[in-house]
Amino acid sequence: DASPTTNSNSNPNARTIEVLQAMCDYYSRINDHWRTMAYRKAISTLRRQTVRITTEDEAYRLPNVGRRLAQKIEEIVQTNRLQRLEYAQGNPTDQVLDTFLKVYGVGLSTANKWISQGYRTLQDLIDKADLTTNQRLGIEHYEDLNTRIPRNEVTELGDYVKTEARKIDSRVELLVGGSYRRGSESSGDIDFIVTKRGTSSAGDLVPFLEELIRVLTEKGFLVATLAALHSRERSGSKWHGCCVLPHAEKGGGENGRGIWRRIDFLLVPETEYGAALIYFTGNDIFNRSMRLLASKKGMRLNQRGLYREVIRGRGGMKVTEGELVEGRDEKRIFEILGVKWREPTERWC
Ligand code: DCP
Ligand code: MG
Ligand code: MN
Repeated sequence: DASPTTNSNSNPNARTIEVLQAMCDYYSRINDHWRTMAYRKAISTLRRQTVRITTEDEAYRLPNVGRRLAQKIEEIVQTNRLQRLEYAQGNPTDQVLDTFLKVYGVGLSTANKWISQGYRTLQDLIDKADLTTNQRLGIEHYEDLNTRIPRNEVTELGDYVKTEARKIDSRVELLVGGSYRRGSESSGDIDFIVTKRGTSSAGDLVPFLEELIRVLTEKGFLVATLAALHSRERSGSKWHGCCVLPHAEKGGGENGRGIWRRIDFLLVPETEYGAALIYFTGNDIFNRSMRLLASKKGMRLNQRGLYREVIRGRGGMKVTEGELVEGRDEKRIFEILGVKWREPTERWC
């Protein structure tokens, strides 16, 4: 995650953050959740510092920085590198694992399976492995799909989609959530939240999205489907795929043109819009803390709403799903939970 104010030149701990982030990305890829979390929290703390942190003790005094991480911070400052990271990057098996884990949609079990089957390069996979359609796509567009999208391009892609959407149904509202809504200077993908006044079920928006997908595909904007819409599933009201910014007819920058980008659409009825906004704005750690807070107050928060405690019968069986307290209004959910409103740009943890 890049912070909203990421300006590598002005942050006194920029280099330390950069190295810790690489270590964090590595732990995230090998599914070491505990270390990933520890690094993310420490990075977030470092981002907020206005002075350069140079020693283990200084680092250790900061919130969310343990002794081991504090030692690593000192190591980075003194040597400009981190041995543990170089070890990870230099270990041949780790390198292959790293490469495979960066194929879109591939997790640890698939990556390890490929390694045990003797594959060592992306070309090996293309030539010899038994691949799903999505895996093949992830390999063929490996570079593109591992490149972050600059904020101005997300804006441009977003405007393109909104223009086409308006022609289909001007009352449908589209908002780009995720890291973009948090103000990030770059995003891993484009997360569209789609809603419309008067809807009470995501299914009400399915015909609109089907038409939008059709039009955008016809125009050459959408180039691949990774997860299609399933109109029957109540919760399956999402579409995942890839898009490409078309060449500008007149003027405009050429930035990012031709690069495949990941794009997600999420259909949300008006009645669930507030809860969905919170969920799809994130970040994931912020979401987790909001859900925890809700449960401490005898409530339950998910992407559809804030509910009063689930009533459990004998043997922990769910008797009811809980009573809906609030779903449509983002600010009301904060109020009911008794937390001070936080702008999307302040939701980094
Ligand atoms: N989300 C979550 N928990 C997950 C995955 C997602 O709470 N395990 C929520 C929070 C995210 C939002 O969904 O902000 C969108 O998911 P993305 O994976 O697109 O993440 P971001 O948009 O935050 O980051 P990126 O720039 O990498 O896309
Ligand atoms: Mg995203
Ligand atoms: Mn996404």
